[in-house]
Amino acid sequence: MTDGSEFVVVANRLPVDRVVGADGSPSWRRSPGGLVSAIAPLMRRRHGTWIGWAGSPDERLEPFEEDGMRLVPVFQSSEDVELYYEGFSNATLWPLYHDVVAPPVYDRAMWDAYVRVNERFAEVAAAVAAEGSVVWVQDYQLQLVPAMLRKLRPDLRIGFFLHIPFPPLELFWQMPWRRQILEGLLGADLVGFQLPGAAANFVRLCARLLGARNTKQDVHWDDRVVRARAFPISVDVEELHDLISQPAVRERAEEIRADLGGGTVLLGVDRLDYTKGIAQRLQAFGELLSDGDLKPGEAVFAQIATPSRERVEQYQLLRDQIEQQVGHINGEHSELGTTVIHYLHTSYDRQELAALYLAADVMVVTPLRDGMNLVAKEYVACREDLRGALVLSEFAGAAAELKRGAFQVNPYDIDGLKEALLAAIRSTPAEQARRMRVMRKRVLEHDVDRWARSFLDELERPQDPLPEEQPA
Ligand code: GDG
Repeated sequence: MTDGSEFVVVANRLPVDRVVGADGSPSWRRSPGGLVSAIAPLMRRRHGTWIGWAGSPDERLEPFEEDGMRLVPVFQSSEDVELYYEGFSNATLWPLYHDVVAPPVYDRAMWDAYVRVNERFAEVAAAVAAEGSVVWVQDYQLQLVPAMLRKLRPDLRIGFFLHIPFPPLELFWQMPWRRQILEGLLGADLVGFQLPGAAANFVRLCARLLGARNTKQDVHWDDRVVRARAFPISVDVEELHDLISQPAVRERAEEIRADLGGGTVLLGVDRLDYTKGIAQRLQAFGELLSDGDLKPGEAVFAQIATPSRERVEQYQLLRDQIEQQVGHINGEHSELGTTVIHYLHTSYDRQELAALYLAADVMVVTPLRDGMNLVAKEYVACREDLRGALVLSEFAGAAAELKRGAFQVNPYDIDGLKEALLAAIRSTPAEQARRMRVMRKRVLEHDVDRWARSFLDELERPQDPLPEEQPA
């Protein structure tokens, strides 16, 4: 086993997408996004391996090298995708962990698939990791992997990071397989969360549900100490700087502004997901027009809604609801040549996204619950000119770091949301610069590299001994 990998990342998806060239030949391209760019240099330095699904069901692929990384595909059948991925991951865990903003589906066949697929990932990781190496498991799709892997390979140092919120005890208690999930996570040496509150929820649950003792954020379990800590994720500041420095991106930003008619540009960029509060922000904007606080042409809303989880029922319902709402508001307020909401159900490349950030006067980020929200941080990272305003939900993890500079809102409070939108639209350049400076300081000092390094430093720190039990 000594010729295995010293550093292994396990995630639902591999960090590459398949692209088909003009001649029809397939190849791989690194997926966009901060997680991959933060981890890729570490992988190269440490002879790393990334384990994940390649994205096409029923296809068996051999391990391959790409971009200096060794990639090991994990098989998923169409049934696995339906029950483990669309089912238990995205119709059960996703809504439960996001404050039950949609009803979670509890289905035994989905749970069985979740166990089966987690087992498969654990087996692959056990086979490729070198003796005593570090394995970093990512996110809610793979919460059983830490314990399964520890059973197969007790020599490994195992870390787990949850990208989404971890719910309070009162909600988690609904989960029929609550004990198995907690025990799965406790297979790790370090369980990372976005916020300290999530780590505290986890520790409290371990005590209440499993009777596990703890000292502060350390859970004593199975003769080991499992550390629960917060590591707020961030963005690749350097990548964004390079993007906005391209003349083509700057020209494109000007072009977008001109195409949108010259009014104040409000922007939303989200996966089309019911946690993102898209309906609430559009309602607030529509009411500002109805009330006469905004005139058509004076402000325009561009909402990018990236297609997401299109086979999950709640997402189909959401799409219909949002499209009806956009149609209604546009029908009511648009004039010939002056559309009030530009709704784009599509995904863009990073250049276009950066140009949109530069074109936006007001970035509107109003999730009902969000682990972090990278869009908010990307906007801040792109605004080197200190212009623009961020309207940010209190329920985004990012609010903990950006609240002093953002226009903070409770997205359930439509009147509050309207006031915040107006305040952001009317903010002066001096106020924008003051607010942006505070937010930029935080994002620039805490980028995604720092996030990855601090997680791995903590994971590789020598293990604490189990404290002596105090007599009762
Ligand atoms: C989960 C958690 C947590 C969006 N549209 C396009 C596109 N994007 C990119 C954004 C951003 C990313 O996708 C979205 O990240 P978020 O953090 O906003 O939201 P989730 O997808 O829900 O992410 C979240 C995150 O994990 C990391 O831990 O912050 O709380 O829910 O980077 O720019 N990228 C491209 N085209 C698009 O159309 N290329």
